[in-house]
Amino acid sequence: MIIKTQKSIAASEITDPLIFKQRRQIIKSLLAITGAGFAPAWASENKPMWDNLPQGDFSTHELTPTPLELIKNYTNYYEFAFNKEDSTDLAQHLAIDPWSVEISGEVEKPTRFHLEDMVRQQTLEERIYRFRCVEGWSMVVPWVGFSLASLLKSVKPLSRARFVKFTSVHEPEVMPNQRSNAMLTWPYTEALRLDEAMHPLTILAVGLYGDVLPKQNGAPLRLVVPWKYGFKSIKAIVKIELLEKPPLTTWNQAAPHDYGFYANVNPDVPHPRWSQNSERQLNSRFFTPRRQTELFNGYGEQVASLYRDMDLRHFF
Ligand SMILES: Nc1nc2c(c(=O)[nH]1)N[C@H]1C(S)=C(S)[C@@H](COP(=O)(O)O)O[C@H]1N2
Ligand SMILES: [Mo]
Repeated sequence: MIIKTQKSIAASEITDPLIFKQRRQIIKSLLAITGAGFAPAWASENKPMWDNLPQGDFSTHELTPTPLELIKNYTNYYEFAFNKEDSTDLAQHLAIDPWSVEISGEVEKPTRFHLEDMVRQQTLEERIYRFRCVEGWSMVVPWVGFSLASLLKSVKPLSRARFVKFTSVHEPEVMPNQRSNAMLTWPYTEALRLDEAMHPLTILAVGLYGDVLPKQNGAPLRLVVPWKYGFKSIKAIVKIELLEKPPLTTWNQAAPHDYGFYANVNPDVPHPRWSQNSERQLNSRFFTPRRQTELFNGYGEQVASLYRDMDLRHFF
C-alpha cells in the first residue's frame, strides 16, 4: 500500500458557510501541501477512458491506479440501481451539501459533526489500495481519507463497545430502490468489530484521485476496509454507532450465506455460486487479465493477527 500524509490545515483556513467548493478546497490544499495529489496523463477526464491508458502488462504493476474514468463509471450503488451505469447516473441526484454525521452509542462524547468540522480535525492521507468486490472484479484506487480510529478515539469509546455500525443516507425521493425494492432493508448498513474499525488500514474516504469523492463512489464520506470485500465499504455515511452486540447489516440479513459478517477476502472460501480464487482486475476497456486473489486481499501481513483465533474457512 502507499500512504502519504500531511498534518491537517489550520481550522482558520476554513470559513462558514460550509459548501462544496470549500470541501474541495480542503482536500486540494491538503494534497497540494503534501505533493500527494497527482494526475497522470491517462487520468484525464476530458478524453474517453480508453484513449489514455498506460501501455503494458498491468498484472506486473498491480498498484498502478485504475483509470479514474473506470472507477467513476463502474459502480455498485443499489439504492439507485442494480446496474453499474444507471447507479452512476442516478447518484448525481443526491444532495450532499450540507452533510452531517452522528456518532453515538457506547461513547463518552456522542457528537454530531458537520462534515467539514470532522475532516479538518483529521489528517488527510492518500492511500492507494487494492479494492476487491465479492462479484470477482477488482481495482486499485487512490483514495483520500483519514483514519477511522482517530475519529473514534475523539469521541472516546466506552469499554463495553465491541462493534461499530455504519448507516448510509436514507433519501427515498432520489434513491429509487429505497421506494420500490424490498429485497434489501434500507437504509444500507454495515458493521465492523471495534478492533477492525481501529486498524490503521481502515479509513473514511472523502476523496479520490486528489479531488473530492464523486457522488457515485459514495460522496461525501465512505468507509474503506481494503482487506474485505467491497460491500463492507459503505457509501454516503450519516451515522456511526458504537455497540455492545453485533448488529444486523443489510447484505448479511438479505443473504447470510453469500455475504458473511466478516467478508474477509479469501481465495479459499468460494461464494456459493462462484470461485473466489481469481479476479478480473479492471485496468482498461479491452485488457482485463485475471489475477490470483490473495488472502486478505494482500494485506495479511497487516491484518492476519486480528483473526488468529478464528478458523478462516468458517468465517466468511
Ligand atoms: N450505501 C451503499 N454502499 C455501498 C454499496 C451500495 O449499494 N450502497 N455497494 C457496495 C459494493 S457491493 C461495492 S463493490 C462498493 C463499490 O464501490 P464503488 O462503486 O466506489 O466501486 O461499494 C459498496 N458500498
Ligand atoms: Mo460489491
